[in-house]
Amino acid sequence: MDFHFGRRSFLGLAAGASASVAGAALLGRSAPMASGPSRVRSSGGRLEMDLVAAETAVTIANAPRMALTYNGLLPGPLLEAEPGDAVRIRLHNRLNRPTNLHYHGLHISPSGNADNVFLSVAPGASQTYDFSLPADHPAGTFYYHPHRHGSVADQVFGGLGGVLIVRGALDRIPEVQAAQEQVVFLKDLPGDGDFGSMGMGMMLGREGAVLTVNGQVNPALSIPAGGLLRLRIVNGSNARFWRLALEDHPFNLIATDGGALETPVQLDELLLAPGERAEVLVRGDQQGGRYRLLNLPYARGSGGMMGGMGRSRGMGMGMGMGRGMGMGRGSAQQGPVPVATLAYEGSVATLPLPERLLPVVPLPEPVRTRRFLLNHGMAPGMGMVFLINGRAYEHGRIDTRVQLGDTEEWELVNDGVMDHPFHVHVNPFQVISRNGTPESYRAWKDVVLVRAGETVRIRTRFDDFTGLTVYHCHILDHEELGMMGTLEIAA
Ligand SMILES: [Cu+2]
Repeated sequence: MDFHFGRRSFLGLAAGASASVAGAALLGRSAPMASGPSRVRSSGGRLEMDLVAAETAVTIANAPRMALTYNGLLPGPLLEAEPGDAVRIRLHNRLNRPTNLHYHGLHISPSGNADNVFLSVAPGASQTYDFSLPADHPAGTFYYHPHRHGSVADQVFGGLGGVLIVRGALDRIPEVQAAQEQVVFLKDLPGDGDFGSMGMGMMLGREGAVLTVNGQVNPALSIPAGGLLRLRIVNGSNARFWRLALEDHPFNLIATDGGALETPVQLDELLLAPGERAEVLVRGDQQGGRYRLLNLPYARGSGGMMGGMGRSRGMGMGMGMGRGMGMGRGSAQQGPVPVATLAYEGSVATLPLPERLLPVVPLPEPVRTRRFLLNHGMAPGMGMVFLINGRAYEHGRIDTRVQLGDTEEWELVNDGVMDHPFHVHVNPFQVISRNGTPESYRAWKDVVLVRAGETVRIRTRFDDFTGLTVYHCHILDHEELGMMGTLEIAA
């Protein structure tokens, strides 16, 4: 597999920038060559801007390197909109491969020049995206990133991605409104040694050695004593799962991918697969000091033992892959790694946690249940392919046809040996059960982790928009290697 985006310069300038994950004490600040503001808010009901995708120089952990950026920024500019806003984004492709944009998690049209992942913007070309957020669009933390099949994993791994906030009812809950807000965009960037085994790396899902939060290695975050800190956390990685814990401070989960929960849920750690988001409140109830935000190791079924044939069966594409194929890349992290440091700064009158957030209305009984079998196998001449219901993605083939307005239940069965975070575009879903055990709280999601051997049931309703879109594994290397299907929502 070729690395198509200026591999030579990337490698040349990346020297010395890697391995900064080990030296987490380095308080690196990215100082990219920005060509625009780092934050763009809608005004008067409009959000209008230019996004330039290009390979640019950035500084990470005091070392220069090349990365793929939007407007020279890593992450890309923070976009903020409100329900009902008209959004117009002009994307300019200065990469040497085609790209496009996906507005991950937004409930908007998948057609025309809205959230249309079948658009392809050639190198040197531009594309204007135009859409309106529905007036009842939920507030939440969303994520824009490239989605051009064939280059999405390389481009996300190389650095592209940014956060899009929709402000609404959740932001008007008094305790939430009073909280200090902080975006936490998680991305691991390739280090020096991360280009070597592209083939195997892609099968496992490539992880980079440089762990960044908002484009920085171990940045400082602050919390006022007595106050609340609201973290809007986005996993913008190609394949890395982030398993976060904050020393002496539990997370109070208030929102998942698609917006608010009904009540906060206290968690000691938070696992986010690629594409997943979470909003948490942290209470500033300690006696000052500094606390490390840690990324804990997570084995997603890709590393470890040698030998062993796969567990996959009956896939019709030959043998499955055993855990033995793993080279450890997927679980290379051995112990906790500090990824940010929280310090107390100032104080405010003690703020309580909110007791109630927003209703999460259960979906009605489904009119149909479908089954999606996630697995992988070897295809002649192609090597390893990743499959949904025995088929690798094929452009132009419609895999699933649904009816606008219908509620369906989808049974996601992972029959393989690697975890797969399953993502659906356009409409969020609720997780009903995991291996038969009902979910303990209702939440809106658009990515759900289906671990090796698990069966997860989700329920969704195809509201408001017709057209063609996709569902896929959000380990983007797996998506590239076939784990995606085309969904038609018919009128
Ligand atoms: Cu996958």
